[in-house]
Amino acid sequence: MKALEGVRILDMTHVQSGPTCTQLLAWFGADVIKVERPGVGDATRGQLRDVPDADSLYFTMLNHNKRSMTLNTKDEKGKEVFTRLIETCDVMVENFAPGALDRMGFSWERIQEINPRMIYASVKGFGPGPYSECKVYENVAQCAGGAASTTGFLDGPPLVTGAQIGDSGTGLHLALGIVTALYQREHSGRGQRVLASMQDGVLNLCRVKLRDQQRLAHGPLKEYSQFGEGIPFADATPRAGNDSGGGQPGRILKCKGWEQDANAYTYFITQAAVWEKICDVIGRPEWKEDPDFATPPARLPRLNEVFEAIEHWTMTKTKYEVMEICNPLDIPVGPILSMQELSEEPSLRETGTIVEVDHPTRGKYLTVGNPVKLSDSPSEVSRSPLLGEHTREILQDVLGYSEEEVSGLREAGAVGREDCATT
Ligand code: CAO
Repeated sequence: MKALEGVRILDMTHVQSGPTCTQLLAWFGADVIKVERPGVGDATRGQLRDVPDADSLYFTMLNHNKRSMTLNTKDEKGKEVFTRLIETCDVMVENFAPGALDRMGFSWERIQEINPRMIYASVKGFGPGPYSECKVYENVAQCAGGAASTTGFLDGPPLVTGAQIGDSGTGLHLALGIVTALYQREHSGRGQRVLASMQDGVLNLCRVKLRDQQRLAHGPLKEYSQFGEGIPFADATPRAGNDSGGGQPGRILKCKGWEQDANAYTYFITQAAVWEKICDVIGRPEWKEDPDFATPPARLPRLNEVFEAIEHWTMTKTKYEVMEICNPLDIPVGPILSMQELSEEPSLRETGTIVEVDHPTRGKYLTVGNPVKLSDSPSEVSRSPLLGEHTREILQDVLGYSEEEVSGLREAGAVGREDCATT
């Protein structure tokens, strides 16, 4: 039995943030019914296509373990089916532009009337307030949530990060909200509204930068390289390049081969507890006794000098050699791994973090499996559904429609003609 077995999710999500959430719930065993517009489907099916006429990797990698049905939720007959889905499901998840479901006639009040046990979960760009009506994509959230202003180098523009903290990050937050609401429903018997805004999610992940904003009021941020460089701090938390900015200073340093290989770098943390070992490894044993380097506070104004010396050593080693030498000494280091290296890493294949999936129209592809491992509820990754692949199955088996009624819905265009007929 899977952790969320018996939980049925009405999945009205599209693009990335919502689908990330429902994919996780599906991996934990929920029955996720993805409802898509007939003939159109989730826009990402056709975006960034690499194989003609096949669902894109963008779609397939975010919609595993789900069933797909097509339904025109703006059509009167479609609304009847949608109402039955709301009656039947435990959770509805959506990430449309603000107000889209209300415009269809399904406000939170109406949903509660139909099914008081329904948990209605949404991703929106912003929470209530001046921007609540805005449409938002990943990078807008990274900018509006504080990530961009604190990412990049001091002398450069704000930067977005490749980690999809706005979309996938908020999807993760929403999934936690949903399981929490399911837990509360066990006691209250009632559903509830769950909202995760992308701005809130990104800001939550940038918590340490708001910490630094407040520390600024009490003096310069000594863990930032700019302190040692004598560059004054302005009013806001600055961009800190690759500084860890935390209690254990760290940086990205060049390794052997960096001239040819864009990823021949390592992250190196000068953890206080292993400072003496670091001095020995990099050939600077005199720093162990030198009052300018022996203690963490003494080193803070000299981070450039410290990391230049360490880099002098790391440049003589590959990023893997740095790891092999430092790990046994408990010096925290990590190679900069490319997507190519990660996709070929055997240990990630063994744990199911990188998975090969077969798909009927695109063939084999790699994806990221469930990053959260439950000992009693292991996740197997099954391919994403074709558009409307399970329309008939859901209408008949879940909602109890007869063959005749299914044909009627198809004729009326409430469900996709071709999609429904293919099963
Ligand atoms: N049947 C009929 N209509 C359907 C339907 C169905 N099954 N499913 C969706 N629709 C309709 C919606 O009702 C809506 O119509 P209206 O505009 O008439 O109300 C429309 O399809 C979809 O609207 P949208 O505005 O959500 O889509 P968009 O592509 O213009 O905007 C996005 C996309 C992501 C900017 C917007 O959905 C959004 O801001 N979502 C919230 C924040 C979010 O999740 N962003 C992250 C996206 S991942 O990068």
